[in-house]
Amino acid sequence: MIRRLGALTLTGLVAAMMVFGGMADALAQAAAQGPVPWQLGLQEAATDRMSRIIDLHNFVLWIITAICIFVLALLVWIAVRYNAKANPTPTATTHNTTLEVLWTVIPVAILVAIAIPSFRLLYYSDVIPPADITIKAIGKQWYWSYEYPDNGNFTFDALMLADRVAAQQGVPRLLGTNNHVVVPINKTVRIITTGADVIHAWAIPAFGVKIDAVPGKLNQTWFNANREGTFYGECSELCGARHAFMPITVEVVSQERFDQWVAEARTKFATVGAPTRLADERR
Ligand SMILES: [Cu+2]
Repeated sequence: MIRRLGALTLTGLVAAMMVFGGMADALAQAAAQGPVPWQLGLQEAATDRMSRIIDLHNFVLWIITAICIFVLALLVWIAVRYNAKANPTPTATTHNTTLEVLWTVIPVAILVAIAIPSFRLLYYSDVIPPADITIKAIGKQWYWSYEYPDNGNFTFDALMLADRVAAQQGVPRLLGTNNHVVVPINKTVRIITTGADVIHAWAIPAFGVKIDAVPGKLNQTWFNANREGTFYGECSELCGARHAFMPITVEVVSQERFDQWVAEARTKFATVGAPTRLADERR
C-alpha cells in the first residue's frame, strides 16, 4: 500500500511539474511586455535582483507543491485504510520513536533548505553596491516627485496620465505618468525615498524593488536594469483616497540617450521645485 501510494505521489508530482513548467513558459512570453490580463506568474525580470526573486519563488513553489501532495496522499490513505469499517479493531499504538524523529528532522531540514537561499537573497538586496547614479523619490498625496542630485539637481513631478491621454499614447491605463524616471541600462541606481505627507511605497515589480517612503526618514534601495524598455510600478502603501492613482514609470535607456535626456531635463526642469503638473492630467 505504502509503495503504491509512493508511486502515486511521484506520478502526481511529475504531472504537476509538467503543468507548472508549461504554464511558466507561456506566461514568461506573455509577460515580456509588462503586466497582461489574466497573468498568473510574476512579471519578466529586468534586473538580476528580480531574476533571483523569481528563482527563489519557483524553488519554494516546488517544495510546497510536494508537501501539499504528500499531505493529501497521507490524508486519503488514512481515510480509506483506517476508517472504522475498514479497520474495526485499531491498534493501541501511542508512540513511534523513528516516526517522531523523522517528522521533526525532515521539516527542519526543509526550512533550512529554504532559509539559506532566502537569507542570501535578502542580503544581496539589502547591501547597496557602489551606485552610479542616485535618484530621490518623494511620495506625495498623490503623485511622485523626483530629484536627480548628482546630475544637476533638477527636480520634477510625475503625475498619472488621464485615461484618454494614456489611450492616445498607447500607455497602460493607470500606469503611465506625464514625466518618466529615466535611468541608464547596466548602471547601479540608488533610490532614496521619503514621504512628504504620509507613508507611500516606491515599487517596480520587474526590478524586484519595493521600499517604503516614510515622512521624516530616508530609506534607500537599488537596482541595476539589464534591458531597455519602459517599466511600470505603483505606490504600494495605502496612502489615501487616490492611492491607486500615483503610478511610477521608469524608462531604461542607453547611456548616450540618458546623457541627452539629462541635458534636456536640466533645461526643462530648471526651476527647482517648479511643479510640472498639468491640470487636465490630474483626473
Ligand atoms: Cu502613495
